[in-house]
Amino acid sequence: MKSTISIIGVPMDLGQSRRGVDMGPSAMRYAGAVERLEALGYTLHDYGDIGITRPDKQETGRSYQLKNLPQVVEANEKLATMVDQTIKKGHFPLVFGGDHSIAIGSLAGIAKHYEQLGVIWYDAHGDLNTKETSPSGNIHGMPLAVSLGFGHELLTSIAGYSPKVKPENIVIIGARSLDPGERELIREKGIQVYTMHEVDRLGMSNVIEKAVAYLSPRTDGVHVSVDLDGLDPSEAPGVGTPVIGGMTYRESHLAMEMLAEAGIITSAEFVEVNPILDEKNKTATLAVGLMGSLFGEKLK
Ligand code: EXY
Ligand code: MN
Ligand code: MN
Ligand code: MN
Repeated sequence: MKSTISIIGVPMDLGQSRRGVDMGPSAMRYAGAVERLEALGYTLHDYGDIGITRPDKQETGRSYQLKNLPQVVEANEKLATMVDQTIKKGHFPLVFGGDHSIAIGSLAGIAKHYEQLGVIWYDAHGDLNTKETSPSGNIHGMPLAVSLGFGHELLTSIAGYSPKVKPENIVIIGARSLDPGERELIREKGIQVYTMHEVDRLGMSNVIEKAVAYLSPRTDGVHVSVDLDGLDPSEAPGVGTPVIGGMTYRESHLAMEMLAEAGIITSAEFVEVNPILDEKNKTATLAVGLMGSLFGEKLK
């Protein structure tokens, strides 16, 4: 792993309907993210938060097709540029959300640096909706589809190219809430998905071994996108779209530790931490613990 880590905060909640997830970057800094990684011997650059333009009136109702689209596009364009610059400097980009729509900008900034970028999507959801299949109009349910080149052109064309990733380079882990259109896309494109059923049957250790064995030979870099709602809400209550029956604290640490051991991860993001829905910053603290494992705490 690179020895310098660049943190970029994206205090945005416009890709979904619940306020508070814009405070995620602050909560993870407050929980000691910088100090935790510095203690492992990394040099940290905290670039602060990117500026988010708020709409005059935030769209939250169910009737909107794509809520707050211009502002989500603008934020992701900015993020893509920032991420691109940190990679050009030779740093490891570590992005703090914000809702999961920010993965559009992360991947847009990252993917141009790789021929075959792999993606591990740690999430209760597939985030594979388009305007046509979305039950909510929330863009945080769409970033993986957008990165595959499916969705509104203003989103797919961020950073001036599309697609960012190929379906065969993606592994989804922890899914337990998939909409019909998402299931269809998964089937049609042959995307690798380890649902909670597979996590239960195989155990997390086998799931990560298989994911690493699958991605290693076919990719030249792997982005891990950690949505805190991938964990069970009893352990990660501070998220906007909790789904019961998720991955445990221990399984999640094991996953991060095994990814650290495999040495394949080249960029990461932690998203959907909502301090307003949290219990004493429990979820942000958990996220920072997972960062420790991902960056090799166990190996030091
Ligand atoms: N599939 C649902 C939707 O598209 O509205 C819920 C998506 C939640 C997305 C979260 C962040 O991962
Ligand atoms: Mn997500
Ligand atoms: Mn999710
Ligand atoms: Mn650990």
